[in-house]
Amino acid sequence: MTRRDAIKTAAGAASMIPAALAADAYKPSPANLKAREWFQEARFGLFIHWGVYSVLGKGEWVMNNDKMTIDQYSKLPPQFNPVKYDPAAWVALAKAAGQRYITITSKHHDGFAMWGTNQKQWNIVESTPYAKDVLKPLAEECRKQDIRLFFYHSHLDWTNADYFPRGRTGLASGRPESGDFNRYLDFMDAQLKELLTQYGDVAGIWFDGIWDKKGAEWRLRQTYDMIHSLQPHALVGNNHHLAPFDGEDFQMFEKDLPGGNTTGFSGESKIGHLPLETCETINVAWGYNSTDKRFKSTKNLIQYLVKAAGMDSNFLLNIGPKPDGTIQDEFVTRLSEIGTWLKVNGASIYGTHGGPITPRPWGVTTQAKGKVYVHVLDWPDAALAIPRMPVPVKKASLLASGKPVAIRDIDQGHLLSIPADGRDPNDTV
Ligand code: FHN
Repeated sequence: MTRRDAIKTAAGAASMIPAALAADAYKPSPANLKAREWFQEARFGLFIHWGVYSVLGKGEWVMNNDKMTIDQYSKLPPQFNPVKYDPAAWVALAKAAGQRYITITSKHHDGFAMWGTNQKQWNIVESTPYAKDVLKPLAEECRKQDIRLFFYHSHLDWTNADYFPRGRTGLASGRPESGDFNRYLDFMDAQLKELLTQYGDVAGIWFDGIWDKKGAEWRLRQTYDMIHSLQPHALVGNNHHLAPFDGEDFQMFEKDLPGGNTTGFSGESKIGHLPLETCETINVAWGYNSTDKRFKSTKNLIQYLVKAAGMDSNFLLNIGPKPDGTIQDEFVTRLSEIGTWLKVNGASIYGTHGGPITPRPWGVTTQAKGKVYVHVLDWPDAALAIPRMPVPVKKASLLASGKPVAIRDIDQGHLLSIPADGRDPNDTV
């Protein structure tokens, strides 16, 4: 059974839950199931972490890391004036990279709203000299350029007094030792409702931050049900690093392939039966960090995308724009180079699922429409033995050139010969 079948079965199983329980169990709508299919076929998205923290160029956790009070942090919005912000160029960059969707921070842990929210003046329209919503023109450009738009939305909030009791972070903010957590959740739902009723089609909400207050009553299903009632197709994901909760439509991993835990972020998460996505940075920082020069190579990033696809997962690759609204060259160059590779090899990524051979030291496989794509990422020799395919292999060829590849059945499977002149240092498909 492929993951796709498992996903269908899981959704079908949900419909078999006895009526008595059905009221509680989340049943994705047909529109949502269709959106999940689209999501899986999209395979590659652009993550954007952008906020007033970019003024300092020290990443998105600067308020917490530098133990800033709200008063000290409030000096940043008056300096945030992204006059060079060009949403058409941002969306065009994502398209050139071969990305099919964008996930942008509407609100990060500093609670600062990047749209003209009516709930609080702590927002880009009322608290910065720029005085304009940046999400609305981005949503319009996405519609024009056929890119879907997700909002990253932080549950964690370092500036809202009603985020009380406090969690593990944001403890130097100077908030009073009192507050009404349910009033905070009502505030959060009201802001989400603005995003889901005033910005056209929203492809989904990418939650983050409940790990700050484990065990708190986050009323997740109430919020998820509100989202699905406003936009049934909207895909809900929550970066809690646990197995998926009821009401979620996709499962994300951070700085690890699904099921991995090299960074310690994904400690308790198990791969569930939902569409998968893994997210990663180009350097190490999510938000703009002027000193972080640890840029991954284009080859490394292409191979991350390929390995994710080999595990039936999407790849969400991040940029942290500057406070003036521009994107640093190191990001633009790499995104463009990935796009060039995908122009030739995209058929082995878009619309595929994990292949019949699970990831191996030499590479991964993907599959679509009766074809298996063998991604040779690291194999020095001309001959490569692979396990037997589930159906007889009619022929083999290089995706990029169409040139035939000799394939010979052997007892253990097949012997592929990879012509030296057909090799692609990023990935020979
Ligand atoms: O704390 C956030 C961090 O700032 C960033 O948004 C990442 C992106 O996945 N998520 C959290 C860290 O796990």
